[in-house]
Amino acid sequence: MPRALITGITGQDGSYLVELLLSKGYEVHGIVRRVALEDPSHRMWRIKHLLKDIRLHAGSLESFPSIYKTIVDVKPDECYHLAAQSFVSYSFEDEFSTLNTNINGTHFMLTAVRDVHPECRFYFAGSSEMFGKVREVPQSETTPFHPRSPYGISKVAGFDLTRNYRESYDMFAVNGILFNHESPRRGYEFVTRKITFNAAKIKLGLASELSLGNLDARRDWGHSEDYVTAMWMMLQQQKPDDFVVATGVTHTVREFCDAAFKHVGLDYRDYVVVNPQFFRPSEVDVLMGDSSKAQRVLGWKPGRLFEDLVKEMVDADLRSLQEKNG
Ligand code: G4F
Repeated sequence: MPRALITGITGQDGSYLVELLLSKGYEVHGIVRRVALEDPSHRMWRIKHLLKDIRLHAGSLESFPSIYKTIVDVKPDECYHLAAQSFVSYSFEDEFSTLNTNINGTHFMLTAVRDVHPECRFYFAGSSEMFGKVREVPQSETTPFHPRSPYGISKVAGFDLTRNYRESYDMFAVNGILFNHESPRRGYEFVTRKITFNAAKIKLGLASELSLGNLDARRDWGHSEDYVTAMWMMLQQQKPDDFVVATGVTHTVREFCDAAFKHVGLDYRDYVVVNPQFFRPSEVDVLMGDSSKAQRVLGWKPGRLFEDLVKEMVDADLRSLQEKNG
């Protein structure tokens, strides 16, 4: 039975990845902060249904000893390093802890794997935020990085660390460059969930307005459940390499609003207001990925596209709000 260790196991991607790995017969371990263990109903809502089938280890990306000890205890065959401070907007408010957690956390993981169990295959969750002020459209594995946020900078550092460990220590260490990926398990602070949740609330008469920032930003939105499959595929290859994972289609935030509100029979222009509070000091204007390498080498396919994703998210929010509010 192959053994996998996941950091960020309580997050959107972590939860789908657990389901995938369990279905493939893996023994699954996760690192969680102690506070999550002490408050399982609140912090583990995405993996509540999986808790009996996995093993959790208390640890933190800020503590090298806790990471080292977990690698010693688990000796994983595969390690998926997904944990990070992943909210771009917040990274401007707290640059120092974002850089600290994201860069040191990745460095700690790589060092611990190298020193304790170097045969472990290592996945790093890189991000399309690394492309930032993009040099070309679409972006591929050869597009230069120009990050536009502390978060993006931290991901470039993690990417470089991962590649350097691969080249220096002959480790099977890969970077997934995942474009935005969403689902009904997305955190409420990200724009897609904020839109679908509020469109559902407005439809049910529970809210009357939605405040957003830049409606003109373009993103390449795919489905998290489809993207975790690409992570797993990267670790099954003969050679470690880096891959862009994207749908190849880009839409504005405004188009996301339009689709979500239309799905509940409303016109977003009657409810969405622009609030400068949600603008970022520097924005990533357009992301659109070229995943042809992942499709050719891994045999991966993007799966659900924009329209289906929006509908799935709005329907899930409508259902859960209806259940809660009778
Ligand atoms: O949903 P977002 O916060 O995602 P963002 O910044 O693109 O980052 C996400 O995708 C990355 C991959 O490219 C991940 F690495 C990262 O961890 C995260 O998952 O914002 C999307 C766009 C931005 O242009 C933002 O300015 O939506 C715009 N936006 C407009 N109004 C808003 C809002 N974003 C948020 N969160 N909230 C708003 O009210």
